[in-house]
Amino acid sequence: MVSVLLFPLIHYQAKSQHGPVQDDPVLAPNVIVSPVVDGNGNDSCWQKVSWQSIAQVWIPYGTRVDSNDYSGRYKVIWSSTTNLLYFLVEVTDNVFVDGFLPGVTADIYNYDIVEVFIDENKSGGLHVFDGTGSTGRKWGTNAENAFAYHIYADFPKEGEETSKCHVYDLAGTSWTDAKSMNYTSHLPTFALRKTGNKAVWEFSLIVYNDTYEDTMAHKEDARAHLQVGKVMGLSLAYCDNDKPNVNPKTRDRFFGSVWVPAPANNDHWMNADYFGTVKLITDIPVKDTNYHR
Ligand SMILES: [Ca+2]
Ligand SMILES: [Ca+2]
Ligand SMILES: [Ca+2]
Ligand SMILES: [Ca+2]
Repeated sequence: MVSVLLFPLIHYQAKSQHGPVQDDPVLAPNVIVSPVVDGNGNDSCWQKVSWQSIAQVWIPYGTRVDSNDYSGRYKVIWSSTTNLLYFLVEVTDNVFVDGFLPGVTADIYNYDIVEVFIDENKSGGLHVFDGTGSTGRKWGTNAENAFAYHIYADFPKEGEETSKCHVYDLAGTSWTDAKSMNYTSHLPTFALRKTGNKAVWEFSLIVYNDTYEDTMAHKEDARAHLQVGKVMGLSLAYCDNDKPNVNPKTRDRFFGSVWVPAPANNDHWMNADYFGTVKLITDIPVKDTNYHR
C-alpha cells in the first residue's frame, strides 16, 4: 500500500524537476581557516563541502541543455571569524561573453554572469522597490527585503584571474525612480579564473538584513550576525549568452539552483518566495559514507 502511494509522488517530482536541485536546506559549515580568494578551489575548506547544482533551466523553462553548452555548480561556507559567507562557483560554458559597461551596454543579465539571491531573514516576498500604494503591492515596500546580486566580471586571459567585478541590483521607490545600485562593496573579496571552457568564481559576501539602505552612514548597523543555526533564503543562478558578435547582447538561457514553477520561472529578481534555503552549521557535513577524517 505504501509503495503504491509513494510511486506516483516520486515520479511526479522527477518529471517536474528536470535535473538536480540544491540541497534543502543547503548546509554551510563554519570554517576555521577562510579560503584564499583566488579563483582556485583547492583550499582545504572547499574539499570538505558538497557541490550544489545550478542545473534547473529557468529560461527557456524546463528545456534541456547539453553539458558542453553549460553546466554549473557551487559551494557555500561561512566564517564566524570574518562574519562572511564564501562562495565557490564553477561553470563550464562553450562561449564566454563579456563586455558589459554599466549604463552603456545592454543590461547586466545579458552577459555571462553569476547571480546570488539572498533573503537574510527568509521572509520571502517582493523586493524590487521601496514602493507605496499600488507600486508597493506589485513590486514590494522594501527593496532590501532580499538582494539579487548580479555579479559581472570581464573574463581574464587563459589561466589567469581577475579580482575586478561589478555587482548590481535594482532599488528605488518605483519604475520612474528605478536605480541600478552598485553593490560591489558587498563582496569584499572576489576572483574569477578561466581555464579553457571552465570558469571559477570565488568570493566573499557580507550579509545585510532588510534595514539596509545604501545611503546609511554606518552600513555595519544593517549587517547580519552569522551564527550556527541561522537560516536564510539562498539561490544561485547563471545567465548564459553564447553569441559574442550579436548586439545588443541578449541572454540565451537562465539556469537556477532550485526548482521553480513555470509561472514563476523568472521571479527571483523580484520575489523571494521561491528562494532555496541555506542553514549555517558548526561543522563539516559528512554525507559520503566513504568519508574518513
Ligand atoms: Ca581559493
Ligand atoms: Ca553556453
Ligand atoms: Ca527578507
Ligand atoms: Ca556563455
